[in-house]
Amino acid sequence: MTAQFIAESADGAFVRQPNRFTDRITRDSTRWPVEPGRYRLIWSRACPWAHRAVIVRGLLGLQNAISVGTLDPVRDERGWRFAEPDPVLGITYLAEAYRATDPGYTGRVTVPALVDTRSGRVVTNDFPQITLDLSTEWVDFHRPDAPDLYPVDLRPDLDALMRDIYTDVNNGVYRAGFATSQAAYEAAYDALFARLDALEERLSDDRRYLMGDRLTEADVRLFTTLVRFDAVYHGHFKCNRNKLTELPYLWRYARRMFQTPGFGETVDFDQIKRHYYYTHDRINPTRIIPKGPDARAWWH
Ligand SMILES: N[C@@H](CCC(=O)N[C@@H](CS)C(=O)NCC(=O)O)C(=O)O
Repeated sequence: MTAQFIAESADGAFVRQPNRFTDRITRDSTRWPVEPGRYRLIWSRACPWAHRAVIVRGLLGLQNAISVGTLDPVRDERGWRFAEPDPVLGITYLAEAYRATDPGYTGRVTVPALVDTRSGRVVTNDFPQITLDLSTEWVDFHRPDAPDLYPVDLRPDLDALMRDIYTDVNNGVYRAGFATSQAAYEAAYDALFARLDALEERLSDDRRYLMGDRLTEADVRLFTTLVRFDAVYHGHFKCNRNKLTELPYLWRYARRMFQTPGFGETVDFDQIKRHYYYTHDRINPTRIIPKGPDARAWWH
């Protein structure tokens, strides 16, 4: 099993592996058409990239159209594992679905993954596209009052904003945490906090969401990193200029989202901490899982 750390460049910077399966489920696809009951979303409560997909699915009311399989937060030497064999796919390791799709696959087995329940094959592990397709291709199965998370009129601004958030924040915390040179770590740290400062400024006019009064995909993407920030990234990934609770606008913004139906109930701080502190034994060799922080603040 390839470790997440392996993808490092010569200067000690963490490089994320490209997504292997990039097919799309679309309305007009002959191979992977939109079809309720056919696909299964495999996630871990620990993973921010998979967490996005589950939040978006819930906000759009796609729970009956796309089922969910939840992995154990701690991976063993064979990777992501179900505590009990998945009742729909009949597999214990997510790697089995990857191998059913590509028997020669040697890369990392990652979540989220959308799996075709008929063939057992992975359709996609392309996390940025998965959520956008839930918004744009599954419209016929959205609940009647579902939010438009990817509105056409906002797309240019939204795409630019999400690119910056991905680079400096979503992936920025990983670039800080997985850096193996001081310079690579400091560059990631500086870019992360510069971006958080800019977002803090953006939210300082009392807007509820990043784009104003409309909840969008960008908010979901930022939320899954912010909700892990103090529990994991601040300590484990050394992103410790500030805690989220010390950035007043971002903290209020994140807390409001947490308390909005569709967000807080998908967060499991214990599983998040167990996954990161236990799995990344190169940065936490003792595998001791911190007791704090006190998560009750999220409900205030
Ligand atoms: N598919 C992307 C992003 C998804 C991702 O990194 N997921 C993590 C969990 S947060 C994962 O599944 N890691 C498994 C591994 O590194 O072996 C990638 O390959 O970098």
